[in-house]
Amino acid sequence: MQHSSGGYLLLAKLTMQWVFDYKPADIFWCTADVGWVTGHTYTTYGPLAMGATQVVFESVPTYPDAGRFWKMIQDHKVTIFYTAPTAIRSLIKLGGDLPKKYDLSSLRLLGSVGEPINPEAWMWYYTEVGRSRCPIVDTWWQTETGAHMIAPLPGAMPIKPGTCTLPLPGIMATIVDEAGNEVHDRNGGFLVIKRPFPSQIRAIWGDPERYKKSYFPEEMHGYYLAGDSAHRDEDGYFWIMGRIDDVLNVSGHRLGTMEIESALAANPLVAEAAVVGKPHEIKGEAIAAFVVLKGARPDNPAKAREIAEMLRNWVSKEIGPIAKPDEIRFGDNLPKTRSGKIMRRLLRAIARGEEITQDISTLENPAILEQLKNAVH
Ligand code: 7RM
Repeated sequence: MQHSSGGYLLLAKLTMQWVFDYKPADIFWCTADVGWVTGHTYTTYGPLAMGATQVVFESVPTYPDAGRFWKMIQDHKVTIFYTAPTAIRSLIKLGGDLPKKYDLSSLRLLGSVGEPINPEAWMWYYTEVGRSRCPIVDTWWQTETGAHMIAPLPGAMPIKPGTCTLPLPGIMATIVDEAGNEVHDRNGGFLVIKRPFPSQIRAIWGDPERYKKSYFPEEMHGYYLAGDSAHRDEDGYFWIMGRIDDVLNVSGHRLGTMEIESALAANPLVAEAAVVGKPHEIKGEAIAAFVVLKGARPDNPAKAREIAEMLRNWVSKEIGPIAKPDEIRFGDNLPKTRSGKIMRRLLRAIARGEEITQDISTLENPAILEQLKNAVH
């Protein structure tokens, strides 16, 4: 993916100022791997462009224990901390009460990136890490956009758990249907950006046709197609529902994977969940859920069935019977990339009982596939 130097650097720097409110006295820490675009923009170019004082970390959040992040914040007096929901959820699972043991009073601003943040994780991040005094900036953007696109200006506008709020000044984001017409209802549609912006993708290296087809398809009137589904609430705030390809169609209802995953994660037993569709003769799609419990994975079929039944009813109560998963499997983890993104296409293959023939070179934890394949359900 090709970026320009000037445009990319401009929005990298501006968002350091606007969204992270970076000031010379701050100590900034973005925990992202530098191999992820988040590491490019917010560990490298953005902080360098600001002349920022920052922490650069190359290790894992669980060494020597799941309190490592909190110890780093305490020892280095970090003021602005930026991490991903997947990291938050795994730290809740492995040491939910550890932040309490550290002095986190230097913190003044928290950030989230990489996927929609579920309310459970948001509340824990806000109260346990931010001690209910630090705003959370939920930042929606992509490799292709180079820098934040939809995110709050902290302190200047109300935030709500689960929404990245409003587009930044100059970013003409909106939501459209298949024909490129704007929609405002709760069902939502495709997230697009109507006008060019400084840090936008310039090319897919050596493949101009793929660039045009993926990002500027015919029906979109020249709008940039982000590939995400989203809807807006009564305040015009944007809620990201997941990738377009991941949205489920159950008996004619469009369901975001995020909505169901977040309902599952709201159950006290659940640490994390991933949901995919599989073909169903009557409903169009059936819902298959993969669940990581906070405690150990159930070790016998009867126990697994009992918890699965309880969780299916839980989702039915939280969202409605339409969202009730048809099957639930339990694992110790989910298949993820290094940046913590769940590889749902692999889960789709497992749910459909297909051989996994896809490229798994970016999968961080390959062993998990066998476990999930053989999981009782
Ligand atoms: C920064 C990054 C991009 C995809 C994007 C979304 C998802 C990222 C958020 C989010 C909801 C967020 N670049 N995504 N941030 N969804 N809320 N705050 O992740 O190129 O690796 O991925 O990630 O689906 O299209 S990326």
